[in-house]
Amino acid sequence: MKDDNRRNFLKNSIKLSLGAALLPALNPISALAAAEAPSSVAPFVFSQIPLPYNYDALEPHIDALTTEIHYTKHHAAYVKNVNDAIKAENLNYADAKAFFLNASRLSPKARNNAGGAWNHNFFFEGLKNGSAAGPDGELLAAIEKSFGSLNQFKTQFAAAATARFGSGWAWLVNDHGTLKISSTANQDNPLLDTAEVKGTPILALDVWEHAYYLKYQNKRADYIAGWWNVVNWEIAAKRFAAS
Ligand code: MN3
Repeated sequence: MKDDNRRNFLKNSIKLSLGAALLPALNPISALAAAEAPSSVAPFVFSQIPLPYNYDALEPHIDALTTEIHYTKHHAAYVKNVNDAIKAENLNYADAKAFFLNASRLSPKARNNAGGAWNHNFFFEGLKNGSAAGPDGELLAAIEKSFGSLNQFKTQFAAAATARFGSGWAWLVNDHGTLKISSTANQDNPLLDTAEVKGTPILALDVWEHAYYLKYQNKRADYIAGWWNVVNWEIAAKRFAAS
């Protein structure tokens, strides 16, 4: 809303100044049309969500310094870099979904940083302070149907996150009513046209070393075990209901 207001204000200011400057020489309708043109072709750009909690909210499972660096340095850089690529490469997609559906046509810079921008919004939004009770209702029923039990789901999800070689992500996705676990390399995600397992993401776990190394060093399995304590199951349930 704020951005829209700002855009409209800028647009109107341009119209006014153009109108004033060109009125004597040009038909004012042409001047207005020219001023409208740039905003109608403004491409979709990525933005970074405000962090929905303080840096220390995920303690002791994810330490404050890691959350701060992760959000203000790593995540912010992905957002800046993808938007630089959008400008430099004249990319024009309607939204993030369209962007990822064309992943195989994107440059490595656009693809990797778009994933970094989107995945981290999804990751940070999906966490919360305190003791998560676990899923219930329809999401729990779907997990039990797809994996046998909540514990079996957690075991399989943790195994996928642990086994991801190098940097990447583990995902829970809804593939047309069936829940599936996958992992992706680098900043890829299940929305990409190239994803091995496609679906609507419900949960995401970042297993890049930058997500855990300060506190856990090489012990990725301990970070994964701690992460379950800060999963925001309310958000996961909303995502599932909307998927
Ligand atoms: Mn990360």
